[in-house]
Amino acid sequence: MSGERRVVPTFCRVCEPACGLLATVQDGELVALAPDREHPVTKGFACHKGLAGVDIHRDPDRLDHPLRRAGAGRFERASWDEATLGIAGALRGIVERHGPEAVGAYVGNPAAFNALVGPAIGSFFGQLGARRMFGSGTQDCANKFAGSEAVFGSSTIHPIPDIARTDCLLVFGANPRVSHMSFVSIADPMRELRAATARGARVVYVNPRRVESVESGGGEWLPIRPDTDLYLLAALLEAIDRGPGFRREVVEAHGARAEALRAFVRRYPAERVAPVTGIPAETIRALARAFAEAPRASVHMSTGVNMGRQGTLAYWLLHMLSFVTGNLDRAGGNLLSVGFYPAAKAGRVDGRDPFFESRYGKLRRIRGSLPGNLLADEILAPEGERPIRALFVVAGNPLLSVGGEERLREAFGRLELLVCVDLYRNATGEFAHWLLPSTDSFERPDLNLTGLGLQYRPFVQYTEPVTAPRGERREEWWIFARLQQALGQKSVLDGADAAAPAALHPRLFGRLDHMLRYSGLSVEALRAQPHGAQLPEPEPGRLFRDGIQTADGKVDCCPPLFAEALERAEAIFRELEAEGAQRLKLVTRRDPWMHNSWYHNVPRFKRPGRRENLLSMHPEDAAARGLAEGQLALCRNAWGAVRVRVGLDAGLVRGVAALTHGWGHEGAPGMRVAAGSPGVNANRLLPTGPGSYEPLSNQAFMTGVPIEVEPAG
Ligand SMILES: Nc1nc2c(c(=O)[nH]1)N[C@H]1C(S)=C(S)[C@@H](COP(=O)(O)OP(=O)(O)OC[C@H]3O[C@@H](n4cnc5c(=O)[nH]c(N)nc54)[C@H](O)[C@@H]3O)O[C@H]1N2
Ligand SMILES: Nc1nc2c(c(=O)[nH]1)N[C@H]1C(S)=C(S)[C@@H](COP(=O)(O)OP(=O)(O)OC[C@H]3O[C@@H](n4cnc5c(=O)[nH]c(N)nc54)[C@H](O)[C@@H]3O)O[C@H]1N2
Ligand code: SF4
Ligand SMILES: [Mo]
Repeated sequence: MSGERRVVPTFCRVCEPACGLLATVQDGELVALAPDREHPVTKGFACHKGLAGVDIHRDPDRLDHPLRRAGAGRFERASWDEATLGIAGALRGIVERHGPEAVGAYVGNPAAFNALVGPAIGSFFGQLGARRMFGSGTQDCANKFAGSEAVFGSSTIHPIPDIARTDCLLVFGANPRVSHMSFVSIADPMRELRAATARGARVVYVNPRRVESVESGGGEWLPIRPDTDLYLLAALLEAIDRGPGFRREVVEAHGARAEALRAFVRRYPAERVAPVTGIPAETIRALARAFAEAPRASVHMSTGVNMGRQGTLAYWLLHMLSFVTGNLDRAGGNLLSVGFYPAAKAGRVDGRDPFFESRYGKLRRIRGSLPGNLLADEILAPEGERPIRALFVVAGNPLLSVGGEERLREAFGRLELLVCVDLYRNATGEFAHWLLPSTDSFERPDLNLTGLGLQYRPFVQYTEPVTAPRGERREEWWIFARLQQALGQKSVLDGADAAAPAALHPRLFGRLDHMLRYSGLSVEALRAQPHGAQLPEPEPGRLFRDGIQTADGKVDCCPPLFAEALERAEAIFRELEAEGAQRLKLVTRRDPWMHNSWYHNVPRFKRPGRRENLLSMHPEDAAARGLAEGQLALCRNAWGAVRVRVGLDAGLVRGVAALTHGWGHEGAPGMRVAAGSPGVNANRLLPTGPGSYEPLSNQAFMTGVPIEVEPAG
């Protein structure tokens, strides 16, 4: 072997656990990734997606230079100076004519796994005075932010299940086997779940589909009709209130407004809820008893419930189930994870009404973001209503990720300026005026900030860039700083050499360095522990001691902000009662061999059998429509239509169909492997515009959406 070969510890930035990786660098080039056995927490676990990071890094379709639109479907290479000056010129014109209100941004999911992006975006749009921000958070978890703000006074408090010590764990709308969990950062969750069931703990998956996690972790499946979890949760609480009762000493010491909670759940006794959820009343009561009487019980809820119509209320009742049974903040229940810095205060709200008047009626921002489902409306707004004319998309692919592809196409086609900062020329990028190539996770320094407050076994790790950026790829912070310079704004590059970004890294990590001091650490200290530093595990008692951020320091058992939503809950209940179980509904589903919209260009993820996403249907639902395995179906509703092949799945509740999102790459020639096996975009079938998101949280409605299916002619 000639040349220099190094093995560099780093960590994955694809999903929350941030699994430790060992990168092999040959002659300065990343050539292989392996799980890091010396990692103090992830201990040699990494999944096939993380390890395929090397394929993403070396993909010949990656953007390596800035590109400028040169006519329909054509892009030409530009220098960074041409790009930044060109964008700044166009932007200045738009702001002069229409004000900074005409500028918006969509920040995608991978930006959350990139410690230096947030401040860069904040500084750029802040100085510009542009506040129309959108992001993947309102497709993903915005209800959790809103729910915890209301109940605990902070969007950053999300007590995690103490799986290792629990006797009973209820998992609503998650499939850890496939997705590796969200809002609990845990490497190899199945190992932990298997260990729990092996020592006799009960793990129950409340899900309209018998998910892969059930067998592989030894859990139980509790089938439920989609978009009805709120009522199951209410019925569980109602049964507990009537049966063993709320734990009075806990509720009195740490809670407020418990009577209002009781009044709400009393509307939903098990008998009333049974026909809507599809769960027999006796099963609901038995589960309530089992949970309340378990020595230690815990809860988890994820995107399958987030994406329904009442994710905020469901998250509220999830917290309540834990709280009133005395399981919140105790061993084997749900615990506050602190990690290297207590994040609870960072998400604190002041208790004032978050709503303001808009052309859609009452509207709010959730952690700075407007509803993603209003992005198309905000661009297509009539002249007098101040449409967005310039949009920056950073690490996102809204065309395939947000509901209503047709309207988004129309909207993106109307923009005067669309700038996409991405690894790829993705489906959204096809509409761009400028495509700016960003570095990937192996080409930048980073710190695993994402899991802060969510880590099951907390650790903190700093990584140097594993390899120098290929081509002219640049870090996002640098791109925005160059744009700031071109616009005459202040920037972190002022007085520095723009051609040598790495020289600025110590300064850029200053804020994180400061936070690390809370744990007696620093970036310098972490450099000396390249496999990461383990931190104290979540500790019972911490949440009540100094976690809760409400004004009175109490858990709010029935936030007044919910008043309207509680009435709406009853209206939706009646609607569900009236429609019965016959209505076919589309739910979300994730695939082990795909990650949202961005692993589609990895050839080994597109082996035969994995080249398209299938509409999963129960065999009897398919047969009733004259459809067999592999047959092409027309799937449609009021929002749109797709022609998609059927895959039979007897593990679905009757009346439920599932389709993985992130596909539909036929319009993305810049990703050749993806475009060669495009699949269909589930989001053509999802609602968009006013009324298609939860008013409390801006969370988009993405599961439990009515559809009709028939053989494609
Ligand atoms: N129907 C339906 N729709 C869904 C969902 C669903 O379950 N059902 N799930 C939703 C969820 S949970 C999410 S999080 C969203 C995701 O929605 P988005 O965040 O909009 O989409 P992603 O597919 O994650 O695409 C991210 C883009 O970031 C790029 N990228 C990757 N790493 C980097 C980087 O380091 N820097 C830069 N600049 N770019 C990078 C990728 O190339 C890709 O083009 O989709 C949502 N959409
Ligand atoms: N392989 C893979 N892993 C991923 C991703 C990926 O795309 N692929 N995406 C990553 C991202 S961005 C995220 S946010 C996480 C998400 O992680 P999870 O939230 O665990 O996501 P899913 O595996 O889609 O699990 C959602 C489950 O909800 C169920 N469900 C649908 N509707 C309902 C409902 O109304 N009620 C109930 N109770 N359940 C319902 C579905 O059947 C599904 O099993 O995964 C991350 N990990
Ligand atoms: S589980 Fe997530 S963080 Fe771990 S290797 Fe896989 S993709 Fe990366
Ligand atoms: Mo997500």
